[in-house]
Amino acid sequence: MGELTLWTADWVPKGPRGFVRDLRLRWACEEAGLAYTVRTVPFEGIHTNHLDRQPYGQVPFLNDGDLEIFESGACVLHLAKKSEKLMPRDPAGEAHTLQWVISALNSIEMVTVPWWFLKVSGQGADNGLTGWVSSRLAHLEQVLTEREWLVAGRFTVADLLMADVLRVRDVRAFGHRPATEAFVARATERPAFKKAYADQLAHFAAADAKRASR
Ligand SMILES: N[C@@H](CCC(=O)N[C@@H](CS)C(=O)NCC(=O)O)C(=O)O
Repeated sequence: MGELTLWTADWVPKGPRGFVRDLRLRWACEEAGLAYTVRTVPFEGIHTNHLDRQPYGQVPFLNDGDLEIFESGACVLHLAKKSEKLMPRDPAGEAHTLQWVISALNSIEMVTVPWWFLKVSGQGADNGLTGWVSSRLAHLEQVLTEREWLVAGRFTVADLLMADVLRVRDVRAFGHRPATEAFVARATERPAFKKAYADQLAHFAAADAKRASR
């Protein structure tokens, strides 16, 4: 393997800034102390300009030397293989990290993103997915009431992905889940998250300045 390059968009509108999923990769690298560079694909034509590297025209994707990987979950798991800071090395710790990574993406984000989409597209917070999202988040609240981190009593990439899914403003503001809120606060207080977040905002602010000077 070789140098790590995280790929994101060269610019995005203000709305998604701080939430573009390259943040997951930045955060993982920062936690693990892995050196990386950030490169971009043009926002203009983003849906078709890099289909050879991300088949849905999305970001992020990752290069590890010549190896190319898309899907933020897969990228973060690839990074986790490089550092025990991101995933325990014992079989149970590793299996449970994987379990909660899939759970974050396939049981929580799979519901929260469509719920959020219906909400912002005019159907309001009380839309067809509200019961489903409430039930998932209530069960997760119970889990987070009983533990500080999801796996092995320590921070792993499972927490990174779960917290990133849960920190979406509308999800955070929906319902009353004190343990979940404390979990999100705990994760996003971490210096590695703060650095990744600030770097993403700075990246897009620099792009604004460049566009303004054209
Ligand atoms: N499942 C993908 C989702 C990636 C994704 O939704 N990326 C957004 C930016 S955060 C994007 O490229 N959106 C444009 C689109 O979906 O067309 C992953 O986790 O990598």
